[in-house]
Amino acid sequence: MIDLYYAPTPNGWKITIMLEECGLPYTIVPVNLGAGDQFKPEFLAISPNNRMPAIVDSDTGQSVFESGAILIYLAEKTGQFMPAESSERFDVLQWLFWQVGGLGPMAGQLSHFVNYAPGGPEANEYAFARYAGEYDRLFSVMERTLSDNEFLAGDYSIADMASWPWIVPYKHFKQDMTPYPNVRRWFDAMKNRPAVQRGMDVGKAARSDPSKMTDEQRKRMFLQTGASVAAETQDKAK
Ligand SMILES: N[C@@H](CCC(=O)N[C@@H](CS)C(=O)NCC(=O)O)C(=O)O
Repeated sequence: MIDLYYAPTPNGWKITIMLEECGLPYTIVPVNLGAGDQFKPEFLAISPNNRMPAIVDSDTGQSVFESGAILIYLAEKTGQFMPAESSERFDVLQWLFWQVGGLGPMAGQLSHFVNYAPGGPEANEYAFARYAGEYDRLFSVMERTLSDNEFLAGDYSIADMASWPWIVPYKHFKQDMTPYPNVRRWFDAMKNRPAVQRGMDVGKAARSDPSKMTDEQRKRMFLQTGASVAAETQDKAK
């Protein structure tokens, strides 16, 4: 049984999609980010970067943090969505690392300036242009591979599951998909997969509305330092 430490965000969806695709039994352990659950000492013991998702596999006792590592763990555990053969395995791994090192962080920063930064994109023109430009460039990278391949690494894989959640908010991020017809085809194919739909629905009711965030929650989430995390953790230990 897999315990998934989870909040309903793009990084969380990667794992619920994979668990649904594999048909693995799992239990959700909710991580309320606004309330600071990510600073609890027992959470940091399995996820030292104070970020979700993380898993604990009670079959093996193994805990894993970082969404890319979790996807690889689950692919190896089930023998699904990442070929064992070396060349095809690296086709998947390179696109997975492209997501966790590029698309994820760039889209995450874009999301920050669209959803949370004081004054929004208008008051943060340079930051918005920087991350919106990178997001668009990454669409063009996907377009090139998807014009030759049905999925990012050839066959459907954990690389697609990692990438799709960060494409979902493209309209909200003011990204035009028209120049990228193969990204559109792939996006629609992903959207129509029942397991993807089930994965995205997990914990839907707990999705937070950025406009309703309190100042305290903003500070906790977006002005973290080493010292602030240590103080939050000490507070949660009481
Ligand atoms: N590189 C990490 C990123 C995970 C991440 O950024 N998670 C966010 C939610 S989407 C989080 O837990 N934030 C808590 C915080 O900022 O304190 C991964 O891919 O797992």
